[in-house]
Amino acid sequence: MRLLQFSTSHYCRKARLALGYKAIPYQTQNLSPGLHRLTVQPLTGLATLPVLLPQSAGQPEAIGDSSAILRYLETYQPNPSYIPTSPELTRQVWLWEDWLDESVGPAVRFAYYDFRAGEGRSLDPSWSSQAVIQIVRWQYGINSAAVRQAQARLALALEILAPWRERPYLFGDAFSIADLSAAALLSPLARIPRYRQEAPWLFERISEIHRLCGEPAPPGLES
Ligand SMILES: N[C@@H](CCC(=O)N[C@@H](CS)C(=O)NCC(=O)O)C(=O)O
Repeated sequence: MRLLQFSTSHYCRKARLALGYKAIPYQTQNLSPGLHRLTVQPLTGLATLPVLLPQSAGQPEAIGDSSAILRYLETYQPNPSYIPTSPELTRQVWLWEDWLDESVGPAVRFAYYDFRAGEGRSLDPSWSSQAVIQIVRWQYGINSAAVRQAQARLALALEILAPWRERPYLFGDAFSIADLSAAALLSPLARIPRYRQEAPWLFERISEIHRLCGEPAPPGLES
């Protein structure tokens, strides 16, 4: 399989964690932001990465969107599963996956790029890096009012993720797409000192899940 990605995207990390958990061999192909649309839109009709290319007979040519990739991989290789056996828990983990994808992932993006442009500028003050950060801020409309909303959303998310303080998995006693999605989509917060101080348990779980999935730890959590 081939994964079309931006190497730094937290949604692409989510797809890599899923492939790693299921021990499916794959190669990554990094695309350039902006130009990626020329490759991606004809394949999926979407403008976003990740996109998975199964590259085998009888399989779809391309799957766009990390949620669709998670669904596809569960049917392609059911074991080990990241979907609970109980129908009630299955509904719950898909609901969490959708919340993490649609609400928490964008909020993390806002908090992260705001940090990188201000207090965290020293992580890479180069002209080229700061130019990319400014383009992303413009593309997504990241301004101070939107950042405040994102921070409030993240404060609530940390309360909702409370089960992780006490136990390794968010639902039941098994790893699920709720854990996987939270580990990937919250991982950029590892760079922001305020979140490291407020929620050390969050980063322990993110590190554990990266080890479980055989994926290198995200920036800020490397040992
Ligand atoms: N819901 C989508 C979101 C993916 C997404 O937002 N990807 C960003 C990178 S983090 C992207 O490709 N942005 C490029 C663009 O919008 O042109 C998913 O789960 O795959």
